[in-house]
Formats: sequence, structure tokens, C-alpha cells
Amino acid sequence: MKILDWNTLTDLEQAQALRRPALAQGGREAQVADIIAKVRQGGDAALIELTRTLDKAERDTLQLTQAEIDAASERVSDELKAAIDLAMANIETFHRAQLPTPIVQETSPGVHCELHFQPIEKVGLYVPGGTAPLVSTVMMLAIPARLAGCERVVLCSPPPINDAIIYTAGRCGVDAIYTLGGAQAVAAMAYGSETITKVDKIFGPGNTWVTEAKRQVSGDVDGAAIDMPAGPSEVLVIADADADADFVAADLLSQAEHGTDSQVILVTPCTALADKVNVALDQQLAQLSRAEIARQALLESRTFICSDLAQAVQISNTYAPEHLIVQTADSRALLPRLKNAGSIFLGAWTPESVGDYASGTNHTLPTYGYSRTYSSLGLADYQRRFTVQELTPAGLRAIGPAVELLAATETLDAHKNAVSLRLAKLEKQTVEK
Ligand code: HSO
Ligand code: ZN
Repeated sequence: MKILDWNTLTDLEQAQALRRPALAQGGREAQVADIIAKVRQGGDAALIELTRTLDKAERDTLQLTQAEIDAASERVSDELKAAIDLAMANIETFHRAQLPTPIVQETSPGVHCELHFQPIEKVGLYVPGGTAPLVSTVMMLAIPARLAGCERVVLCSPPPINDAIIYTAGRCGVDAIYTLGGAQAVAAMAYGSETITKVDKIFGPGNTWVTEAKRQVSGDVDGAAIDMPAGPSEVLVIADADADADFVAADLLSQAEHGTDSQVILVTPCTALADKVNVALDQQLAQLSRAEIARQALLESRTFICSDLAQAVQISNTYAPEHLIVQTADSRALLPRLKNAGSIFLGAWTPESVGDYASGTNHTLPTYGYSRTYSSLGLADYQRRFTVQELTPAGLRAIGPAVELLAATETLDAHKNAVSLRLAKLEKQTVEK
């Protein structure tokens, strides 16, 4: 990885060094809009045709049958099933702990305000196909949906769907699995068809087609909401002289192997560590099945030498990484100053891989600097919150005059009147008694 001395860079060079490569969406807008229009007009027939032409898959049905799910599940080894069970249990425990408690609060005497939570009724999960079958993504998307109480949970993945994905979807209580990928899958879930359930919100990662389709359907009131905007996956590692260079290199590579557009950044005050990490990267790369992908990603990645850990924290806060790994003598000491990261991994024994699969945290995280304002996926994303209020006569007497005056100030007479009428009635009742 290219090593840059942070303090010799000008402000502009620093900003440029932290800038993500532009998202390569080029020209997709019109093509995606066209696919969405086809799906809306043609329903199942259009979906089957698009799957034939774009995914080169011949199927005359879109939904997997129970027999297909059972057959796929039988082909999954017991060993893998046990690993899935372990991961599921931890993800369930951590997400169950996120179930919110309703708030009932009396703000003034006789004025009762409440905050309640309801599941989003129907949700659609997207699990990409491609070279890495993301079994873990099924768990990360489906488990919180079930815990939140969503009534219908459907899943799309492009054909041929990996057996372990099918098994895990069944295990996590997904109601229907559709063999659909790309923009057509997003369109199908956003608008529905004869076979596909129209959902209220779509979750999950995808390539530029999927991302663009999610953007388009979320901008349409008749479409569907989406989890978060997406960009390529990324990690930033803060390490000091105390860090194990092999561990740091392994963590950088675990992110780099995701895709050629993944970004990995090392920030360290220790030049010797930076050099050791580069040696370890070369050694480990040689062993990887996805070495070519990782090597490409490393071309756009860099190491920054900074003056101290305080400056490392500053750089990380500016970059706002999806994953932030801290391998320093006292990693927890940095936590109070760390802002803007999707998920933070503390200490030498916490590789990003554990959060990707089985510690219990969600691996669906804001990328591309969105961690400044977006959060890691959690139970709350599958629920909506709403308020309830109820006033007693004494409550209305207590706050009514203030409401009348505020309404009059805004020259909104009808608002004022809705209170005045009632206060007058209460007055009359008291006089009559
Ligand atoms: N690191 C990826 C998630 C993942 N890793 C799935 C392995 N499988 C994005 O957070
Ligand atoms: Zn990963």
C-alpha cells in the first residue's frame, strides 16, 4: 500500500487523499428506469423474461417451492448448519436486546404523551449473487425483521441461488424466496406482481444496478422505502507500535477481497509498523483465492503516517469509515473520541470478520461517508414509531391558553378555536355545577 506522511500533505492533498472514488453509476439511470417500467407493466411474465435475458436462467416460476428449499437444505453440511446456528443465536440475542420500550409520560398534569412502536408490515430482503454467496447477509437482514414482528418477510436473490442461502433463509423464517436479481428484483418487491409480494421497505446490499433501482423506487411514493444509501465496502484501521502487523494486514485484506472497489486505509504513528504491514500484505496476498480482487482494491488504498493517536482519531472522524478497527495498546481509551464510524472493532482479538458473521452485531452498515448521519442496521429499522396523546379536562385547562396564544400568533384561527370551544364548554360545566 502506498505510504503517505499525513503532515507533509497540504489541506487540499489531505482532503483528496480521503476522498472516495466517484460511484460508477454512469448511464444506469435510464436502463434501470426501463427495467422498472417493464416490471410494472408486465408483472411475472416480464420478470421471467428479464431473468432469462439478464441472468441467463430458464425458470418458468419465480418462487422457490418448499420441495426446492428442502432439497437445498439437505445439501448443506451439518458442520455449516452448526456454524449458522451459532451465528444466528448471537445475532438474535443482540437484536432482541434492541426491542424498544414504549414511553408513557405525563408532560403537564392531565397531559399524557406516549411513544409506541409497530413493525413495518411487509419487508423485502435482497441478497446478492455473484462470486461470494453472502449467507451471513441473510441472517443480518432476516433476523431483525422477524424479531421486530414484520408480518411478511420475502427475499430475492439471483439464480442460481446458493444452497446455504436458501437453507438460511428458511431457518430465519423468511416467508418466500424468489429467484430474482438486479434491478428487476428491486422493482418486483417495490411494486409487486402476480407472484411477488409488494413490500413497504427493501433492505440489503447489491451492485450498481440494485443500488440505482433502490434509489429510484425510494423516490416514488408508490414504490418502497429503503434501508440506507450504499457505496463500496471499506475499513479504516488505527494501529500503533503495539499492533501485530500480520493481524493488521489480515484485517485490511478481509475487506479488500470484497471487491475491486473496496477501500482500505491504515492510519498509524509508527513508520516501522507501516513497513511491516506492507511485507505481511504481500505474504498473505499470495495465499488468497481472491488475490486479484484484493490487489486491485489495494491500488486505491493507502497508509497514512500521523504524529500521534489523537491525529489518527481526527483522520478517522473525517473519513467516517464503515468499519473502524483499533489495534492499539489501549484501544478502548480512544472510544470516547471516535465519531462517525458504522461499527468499531476494539483490540487485537476482534477482527472485522467476527462482526461480519457471528459476534451478534449487524454487518449492514453505512458506507461512503454516510456513517456521519446513518446508523448500523438494527431492529429500529424494521419498525416505525408513532405518538399517542390523551388529555383530561384539567390537562386542557392547563395548556389550552398557551395553545390559543400560539395559534393566534400564527394567525391560525381555526387552531385556536378548537381549543377555545372546549375551554368555554368546560367553563359552562363548572358554572352549572
Ligand atoms: N464486510 C461486509 C459484510 C460481509 N462480509 C459479508 C463477509 N460476508 C460488509 O459489511
Ligand atoms: Zn466482510
